[in-house]
Amino acid sequence: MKNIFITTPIYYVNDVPHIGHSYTTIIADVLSRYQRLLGNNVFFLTGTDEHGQKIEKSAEQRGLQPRELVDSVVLRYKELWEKLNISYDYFVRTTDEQHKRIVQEVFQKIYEKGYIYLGNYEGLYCSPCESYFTATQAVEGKCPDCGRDLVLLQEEAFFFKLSAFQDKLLAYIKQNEQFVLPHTRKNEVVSFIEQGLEDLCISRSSISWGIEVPELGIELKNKHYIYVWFDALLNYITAIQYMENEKVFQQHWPAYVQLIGKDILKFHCIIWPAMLMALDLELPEHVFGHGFIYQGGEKMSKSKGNVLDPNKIIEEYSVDAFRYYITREIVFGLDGTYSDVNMRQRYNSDLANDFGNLLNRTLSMMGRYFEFKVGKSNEAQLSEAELILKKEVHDLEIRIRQNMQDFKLSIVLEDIFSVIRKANKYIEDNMPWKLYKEEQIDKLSNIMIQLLETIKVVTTWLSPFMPQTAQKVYEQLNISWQEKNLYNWGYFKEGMLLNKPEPLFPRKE
Ligand code: ME8
Repeated sequence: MKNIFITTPIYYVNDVPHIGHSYTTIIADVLSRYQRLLGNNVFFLTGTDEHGQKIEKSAEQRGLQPRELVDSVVLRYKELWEKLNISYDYFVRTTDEQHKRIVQEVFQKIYEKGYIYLGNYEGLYCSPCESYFTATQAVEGKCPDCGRDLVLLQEEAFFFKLSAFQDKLLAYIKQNEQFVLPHTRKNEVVSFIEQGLEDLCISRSSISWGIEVPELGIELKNKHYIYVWFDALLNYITAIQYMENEKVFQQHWPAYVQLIGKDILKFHCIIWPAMLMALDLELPEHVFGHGFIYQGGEKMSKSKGNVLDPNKIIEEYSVDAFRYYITREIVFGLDGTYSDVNMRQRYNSDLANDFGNLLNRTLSMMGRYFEFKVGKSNEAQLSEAELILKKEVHDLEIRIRQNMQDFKLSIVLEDIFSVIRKANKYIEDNMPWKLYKEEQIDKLSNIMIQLLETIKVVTTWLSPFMPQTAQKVYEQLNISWQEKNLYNWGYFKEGMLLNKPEPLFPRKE
């Protein structure tokens, strides 16, 4: 049994969750459920990023205190995760006392190690907006937000010595081929580092909605708050009690995979690893930067009014159909789109026709020919053509294990559905109704058992992707969810009773 630690980004609570947030979280859930299925000890972490200017501003615009805003939006996340059947083990909020305390402890530790120092930040400052902008962000020397004049300001601030890790990081990424995934993103990170890393300003005096820089025993002109990204990235170790509970921390760290969208690649593949190196901690095994979901070829944005609400899709098609679409239709790692036409097609052809129908017709025949009672099995009597499914199912496991390890989720589903279609063809090829008419009951029973075993195994492999559906299938097959090793062949014994079929995915016209 291995310890497997899986993380998602922690999402900003300046607005309600949309399809993009559910994308990463569903993938993390699929990977977690898959690892649990193999018998591993999983710790699945998700949560929310609640500090910083973005949240402060958003609250102000709504006439709320930041605390009121974050407390209400965090509920929307938790509700959605419940609806989507997200089996997280811990939900971290950066406003948690534990998180805040440990972030301060870590800040102090890195300071003592000499990788944080007090310096001067120089930038273009907009005083009404209380924000700094870089020369490229400024629009003709004016504030990109309010259009007013920017002034060159200097203030004391803390810096993280990112530059000190440039060579070490580059060497690490080049030597560890599997660290930044997929490989195209690795190249992106490498070329960015090769351009040279500058030290990073990690404190702000212009905001107050954040974690205060701890008492370091030095005299400061201003009150300083920790930069929101420095605070947020540490969630991955504060949640597992770094510096406070060595046993828990050692059990989980280093993470197996940290899932992120391609938008936050530099934070996770440059800043975060450098922070870990500053703490003498190991780096995660994989950081996977997946692609973005677009709608109609466009980036989703509030102003365009094309932000997809997962709640609507779930209402129309069911939670599992949504989970299936997201993992099957979009190649993990690449960008993809959500389209209702494709969704409907996947739903009707893959889920209703192929999978739903396989279960339905198998159980109907079991009712008609055997009154739902499993008959005798004698594989020695089966010809090669009749044994073909067993071989397919056996080979499937080998491919699934490899592809899951490589995070090729859509290929896993493609493979599973290929076996499902073969099982449907198996029915047509072997014509159980003909055997029944000819009273070849032993042969018929054998063939039905091949089908039942196949359904049980494919359902088990599908369970990380579609947990509710798997449960429904198990109920119809009269199998307890708690049974172990359901992905193995050889469960059904003579005399076992099955239940009546009920449609899994009623067709959508
Ligand atoms: O960046 N397609 O939070 P965030 C796919 N708080 N995934 C998408 C997506 C889309 N269209 N839109 C968003 C933050 N995502 C920080 C993270 S971590 C220490 C701090 C997903 O609320 C994707 O995972 O903006 C992306 O990385 C994340 O949401 C950004 O969420």
